[in-house]
Amino acid sequence: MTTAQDEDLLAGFEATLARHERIEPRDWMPERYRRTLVRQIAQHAHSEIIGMQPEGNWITRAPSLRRKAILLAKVQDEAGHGLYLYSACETLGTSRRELTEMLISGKQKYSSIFNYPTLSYADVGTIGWLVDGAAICNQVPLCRTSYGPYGRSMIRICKEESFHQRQGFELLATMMRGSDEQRAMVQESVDRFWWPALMMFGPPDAESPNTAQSMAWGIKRDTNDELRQKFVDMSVPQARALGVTLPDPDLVWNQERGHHDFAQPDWEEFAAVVAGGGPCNAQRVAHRREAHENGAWVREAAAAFAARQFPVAEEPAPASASKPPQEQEQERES
Ligand code: FAQ
Repeated sequence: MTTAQDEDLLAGFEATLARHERIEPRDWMPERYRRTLVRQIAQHAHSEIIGMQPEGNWITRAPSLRRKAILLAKVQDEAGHGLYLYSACETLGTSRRELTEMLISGKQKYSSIFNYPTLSYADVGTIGWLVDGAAICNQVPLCRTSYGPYGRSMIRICKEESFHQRQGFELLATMMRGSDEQRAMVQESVDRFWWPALMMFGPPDAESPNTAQSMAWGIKRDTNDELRQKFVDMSVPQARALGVTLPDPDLVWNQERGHHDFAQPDWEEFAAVVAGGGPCNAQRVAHRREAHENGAWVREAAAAFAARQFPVAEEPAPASASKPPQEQEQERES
């Protein structure tokens, strides 16, 4: 391909972004744009799948049939989110099998938050309130991300995450109306999850290697620090309504800025957790690997079934198969 052609393609790609239109799977895109999307969408998908584990831990011990049914449904929703996101990633040419391999071999990341343990049942409510709350803050702007399949998958995911956030808040509000022991459980849980929830937005902008380019490409719509601020501002009145204290003595309303001032989480702890040294990293990945290995027979059976239903024809492929996708589509339509 000539350099002039490359320049035309790049100009077309940039013009699409400038018009705030979507890039779609068959459109030309720079290789770095594709790689960045695969990295971010895969990390997001893995987070949804690994994120089933901390709450799944409480399904058998939920205190009532109603709470068990709610929790089961929520954890199942997270599996669905993972699947939409893996599908979005597949449109970029990376298969789900490859993505799973990269997760269980530790080559791809997932959100740091899921490397913390769920020590009490109140953690189910706190995860709904704070973790799904942070996820919504981060993900609502992603509905407008520049890559079509990612943005469209985020729309349904955000609707479900909003519902999850409300169920977490409702659970905590119910416990706060209960006994002193229940109120103490909620406070202890919020104390443990507040700082890791702030870390979910990623490192401070000044230390984020990807934000500037991802903003320029319209993959990210807000920076890590902007979203963290939005989350803090949103959480303070909710904490007040619940009657819990956020564990940050520096948290105050700043009239001049029109935002809350707050302390930074421990970024050394964040780096250690992302590097694999969090309290549950090894357990989370080992559990996922085991589930994947135990599911091998299902994948083999599904492949054997598919081969029986749709035997691969020995006959030569139709001539149109070698034509570009647009022409194949026109032939099908005519
Ligand atoms: N954990 O340059 P940046 C959920 C990595 S879903 C681990 O700022 P970027 C639903 C980052 O990958 C939660 N690693 O990176 C749920 C990069 O590493 P690399 C997941 C992190 O991509 C609820 C390096 O640090 N949500 O919760 C983290 O521009 C309840 C430098 O960082 C998403 O994934 C972290 N927290 O911005 C499920 C949303 N932060 O790859 C179950 C989509 C950063 O260069 C129960 N993702 N890193 O080696 C995003 O918006 C972005 O990817 C950010 C990071 C904002 C997370």
